[in-house]
Amino acid sequence: MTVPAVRFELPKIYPITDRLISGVSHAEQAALLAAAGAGLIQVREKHLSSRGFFDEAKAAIAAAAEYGVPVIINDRVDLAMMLGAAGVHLGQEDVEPIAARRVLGENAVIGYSTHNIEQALAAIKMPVDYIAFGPIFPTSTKENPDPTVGLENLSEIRKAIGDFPLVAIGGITREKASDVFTAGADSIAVISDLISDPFSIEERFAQFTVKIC
Ligand code: 3NM
Repeated sequence: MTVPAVRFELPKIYPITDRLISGVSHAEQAALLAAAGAGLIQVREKHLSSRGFFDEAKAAIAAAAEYGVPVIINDRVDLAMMLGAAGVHLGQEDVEPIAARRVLGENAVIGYSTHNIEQALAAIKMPVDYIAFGPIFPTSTKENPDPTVGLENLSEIRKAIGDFPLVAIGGITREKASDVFTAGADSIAVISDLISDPFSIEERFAQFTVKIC
């Protein structure tokens, strides 16, 4: 039997896991997010060893797979490849997207973080499936974040990149979600306002969903 390739569709809500903020494993977050209706999950880990990240990501991929939900690995092309993840999300200081594409193949989902117009314009010429732009609002989740870009710059980026898939990130809450879509985002990537209390992931996901209808 041939396994059909995962067809990538950028969902409007793009949850990212964080062990320290949620206090639970990536797999537990992935299971809760998938059960809540997430269409795609990114596993982001900045503190574990390679082996720790590998094991956690493997368990998260398995947990999400129970619901048919693809998982993107943050930063690590090697782990994405070894674990058969749906793809990788790269930052400006990670390996070049073109190199990741060579290794992961044409079916992999590759996302790329951008923080200003120059980076965004350069990114859309690269073999990436979406770009992320941020931080839109102040965030305490990312260590050493780039300067906050705000909604006006998000609108400028939207104008500059046409209909290229655009994920907004950084400080996005249920309260602010509608404004971010109005400014031109296709999708919102969220950490703290979604997973900081694992017991309310389902409720919060539903509240985000209401904001995008
Ligand atoms: N990347 P929260 S901002 C992981 O600007 C990340 O590229 C950013 O977390 C960027 O939703 C950010 O808790 C943190 O603010 C997002």
